[in-house]
Amino acid sequence: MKNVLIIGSTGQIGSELTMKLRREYPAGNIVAGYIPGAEPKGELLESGPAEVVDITNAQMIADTVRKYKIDTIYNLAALLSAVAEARPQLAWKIGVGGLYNTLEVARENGCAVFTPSSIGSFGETTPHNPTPQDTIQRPDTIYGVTKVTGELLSDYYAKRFGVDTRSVRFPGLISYTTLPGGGTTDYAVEIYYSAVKGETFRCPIKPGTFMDMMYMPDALRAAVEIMEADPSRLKHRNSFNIASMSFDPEIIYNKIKEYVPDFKMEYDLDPLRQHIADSWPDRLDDTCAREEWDWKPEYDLDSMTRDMLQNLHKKLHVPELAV
Ligand code: AKB
Repeated sequence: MKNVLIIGSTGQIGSELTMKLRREYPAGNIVAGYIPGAEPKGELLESGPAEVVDITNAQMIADTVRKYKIDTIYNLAALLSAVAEARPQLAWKIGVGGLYNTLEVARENGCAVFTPSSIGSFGETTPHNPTPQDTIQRPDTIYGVTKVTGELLSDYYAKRFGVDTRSVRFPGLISYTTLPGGGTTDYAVEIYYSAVKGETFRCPIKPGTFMDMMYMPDALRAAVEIMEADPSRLKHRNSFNIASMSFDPEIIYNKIKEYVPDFKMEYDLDPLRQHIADSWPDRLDDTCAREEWDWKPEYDLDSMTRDMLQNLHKKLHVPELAV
């Protein structure tokens, strides 16, 4: 990787991945692609080039790829699971139409492409604990349908046209930098904000609902390592299960209480998010990622919780706890 275009650079993953790539690949152009209304700000704007790149407009992608001699595209444009259910047509247009545009530009210009898949690519009929790498994928959400389609289309472009497509299935991602928007796993980020602000957390997911989660530094490392992996070792491409921790609301609440003893949580269930969460795996089996490109997470629930609380205290200007 040298010259990289990040489509969706101001979102939850993009804002941190762009900065990581600029630190780790200083010799290249790391271009922050954004849509009007979601402009990069501060460090993200000042530390490198930025261009308007609407993934639904193939010409815009092609123009930016040629202008900066892009060799790798991170396609991070998507509507998350719950919000996609409210706007299924737009979810398809961005998730599948946008991916098709990206793959065609990549085919014509010799770019590698990373497009994240998700635990949302699985459904009720998938074995849930553990969920194997190669298994049933029959999701009943539009988000899941776009993710499975994206996996298949990306594999097709690799086999048929030799486009270097690679991907991981992200769990719910937890970070203190940019909030997610409209996902089913968002509660696992919001709970930390409530704890630090001293608010009672109203949890939309019922106790006993396990989902895979991951701390953002591990997720970013996975997104870089899979693109740098030796292709001769890859038996899979789109997409690898990756995992680091799995918990339900009670487990994360009790972990936070170890550091914030007065923290309170009440349940206020969201039927849509609960339905989606019930159809998703409890725990992914990431053996193939470990074997084919040496994937290994660094954070567990305890180390993530300490880091989240420390950084949110700084971000929200709340006097620091001894965590
Ligand atoms: C969501 O909840 O929609 C996402 C995901 C797991 O893909 N965080």
